[in-house]
Amino acid sequence: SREALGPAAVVLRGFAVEREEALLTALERVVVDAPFRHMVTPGGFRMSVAMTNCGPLGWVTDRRGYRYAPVDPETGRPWPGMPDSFHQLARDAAAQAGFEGFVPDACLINRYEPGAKMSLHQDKDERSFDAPIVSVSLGLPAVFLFGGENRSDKPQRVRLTHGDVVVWGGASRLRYHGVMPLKAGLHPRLGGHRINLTFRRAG
Ligand code: MD3
Ligand code: FE
Repeated sequence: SREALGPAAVVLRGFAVEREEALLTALERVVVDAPFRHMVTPGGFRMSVAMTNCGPLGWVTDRRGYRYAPVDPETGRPWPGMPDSFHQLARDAAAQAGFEGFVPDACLINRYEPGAKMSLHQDKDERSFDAPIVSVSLGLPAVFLFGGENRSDKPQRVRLTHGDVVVWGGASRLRYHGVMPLKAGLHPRLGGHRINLTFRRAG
């Protein structure tokens, strides 16, 4: 099913479910090369969400700031390649939402454990905001906060469950968003975690 969250923000409920085995097998290979780690914000706080990346560019944060980098600072090697199953899912979901020809060059992989959250923020480290962002939720459910153009705008709460895919573009691209602290639980395939794949055109 297809639900509009706002102008150019579409939830494709369960879109990734039939591809979960391919996605999770590919994910296992990515994290062997580029393990999950807790990055530090420019202000010196350890992020509660563990992260890694695949594709030509990876999103990183440290005391120097937020940026996209071609090399994993932990290993000194390029990020693992973007698996075909990831790339195709992002392309197909974007097309379904009306964004034909989406070619991501960055996939940020977020892993939430119980209590982990993401405070309200905008995604604005990308070179251009013309391309949409595709976000894939796997594992435990989470409450996603979808705010407005100002941090003070009251966010809508959207529950995202295993296999849900959200496509954000156009007028929604710079809206504030975040994730409420994850509630503990047990997902049959992912155990006590939530994984989010965020596909972007960054460079
Ligand atoms: C809404 N991750 O990594 S992606 C992030 O569930 C991030 O881990 C969230 O926000 C997560 O930066 C959700 C969903 C998302 C991404 C970009 C957006 C929502 C957006 C841009 C504009 C509006
Ligand atoms: Fe974000």
